[in-house]
Formats: sequence, C-alpha cells, structure tokens
Amino acid sequence: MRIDVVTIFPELFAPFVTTSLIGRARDAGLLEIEVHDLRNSTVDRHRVVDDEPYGGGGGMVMIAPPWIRAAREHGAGARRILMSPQGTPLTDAKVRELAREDALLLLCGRYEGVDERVRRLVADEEISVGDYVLSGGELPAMVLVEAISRYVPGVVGLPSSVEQDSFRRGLLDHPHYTRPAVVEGLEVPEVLRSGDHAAIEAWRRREAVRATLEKRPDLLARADLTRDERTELASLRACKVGQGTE
Ligand code: 9D3
Repeated sequence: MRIDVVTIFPELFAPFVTTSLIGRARDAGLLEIEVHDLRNSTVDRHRVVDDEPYGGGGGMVMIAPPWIRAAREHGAGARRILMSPQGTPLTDAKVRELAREDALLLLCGRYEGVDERVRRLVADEEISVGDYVLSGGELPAMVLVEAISRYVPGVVGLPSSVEQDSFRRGLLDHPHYTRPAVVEGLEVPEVLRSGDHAAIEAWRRREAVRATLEKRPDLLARADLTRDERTELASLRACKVGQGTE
C-alpha cells in the first residue's frame, strides 16, 4: 500500500515512519509512505499557506490553492482523506476498509481549519480520531497509518495476532502476566501456571468478558460472543447486580 501525507510539519513524521512496525514494513516494501511539505505546493515567494477568515473572527484559515496543487501532485488515483475534527470518528471497520485500498492521501490541517473548498474539491471523506481538540491532523494521521498498517498483509508478523485482536471480536483483551511470579505480594492466577491449555483458554475468555462488562459495557451489545460467553456474561451480570455495583 502507498500512503502520501501532506502537512506543514513533515518533520513530525520522521521517527514515526522509520521506527518499529512501520519502519520494518517500509523496509520490507509492504508500505510506501511519503510525507510532503504543503509549502512545496505554494507558488508565491513567501510560501504562504494561511489567511484571515472571510466574515472575521479569531485565528487563521488554511488557503485552498496549495492543497489543491498538493492533491494533484501526490494524490492521483488515491483515496483522499482530510483529517478533521468535523470528520467521522475512526472505527475498526473504517480502518479495515481503508487497508484494502492501493493508495491513500492524508491531508493534515492546522490553525483554525482549512478552507471549505478543499473538502469539496480534493477530499473524498473527512476523518476524526475522537471528540477532543488537538492542534492539527498530524497525530490523527499517524494514528490512522498505524492502525491501517496492522491490517496490511505481512506487516504484523503473526496473522493470528491480527485475527484475534480484541476489537475484531468486540471484546477487550484478557489480563496478561509474565515473570516474576509474585509482584509486591500479587500472584499470577494459578490456572495460567497449570499447563492446562483448555482451562487457560476458558479463563481468558471469561476474563475478557468480565473486563468488557466492567470497563466497556457499551461494547457488549455488538460483541461476537459464543454461547458459553453469553452464559458467562449472564452469570457475571447477575453477580454484579447482587453486589449492588450497578
Ligand atoms: C474552535 C473550534 N475547533 C473545532 C472543534 C477548532 C479546531 C480545533 C482543532 C480546528 C482545528 C483543530 C485541529 N485538529 C485537527 O485538525 C484534527 C483533529 C482533532 O482535533 N481531534 C480529533 N481528530 C482530529 S483529525 C484532525
């Protein structure tokens, strides 16, 4: 997959694209990521990218022409995405959909926003990473690239880690333990040291359901649960009601 990014702060991406999973995927030729400075798509001597808003008000707005040139230069044939607080909140379903594209162009705005004509003329869609205010689309673009990369075949070593990933099944992960066996008096659950793989699997499923019920009960309505997990959930809920914690 090829991903082009347009930003006025290309240096923010330098360690991101060369480190860890993304760096390896790039070296392996599985991902081609290029980051472009929006100012290189200006044509004036001062390389201006912003101006005062029509209608007045605080802050500056990013002007449309450099974005339009950048999209023509780097976005031919790509799905073009404007990172924006007004966008559709990113979900795992959207990440998987985008991972199937051959090429993406990610446009990262700054300041108070981007001229509306950019959205109209060069963005196929707008994506947000959540309802909180950041200073620009760069961190959201990195979030999107990292999430998408995990679904590009070969990027994550074991395909089973992607398949089993908690959000695919709509459940949170079960707790994890490693050595040492005792930390400040807290022991590893006995079953994990029993060597009984069926019992371990059952414990992990139960703990995943329990963690989801405790921390993200909103996920349970759409979670993909087995009959055993449904039964487990019913009994955990009964316990919770009995304890008066809800
Ligand atoms: C005063 C109104 N603000 C809109 C909610 C202005 C504003 C806030 C943040 C204008 C631009 C920005 C910069 N943020 C992004 O470009 C951005 C973003 C975000 O702030 N949160 C979550 N996802 C994203 S994607 C791009």
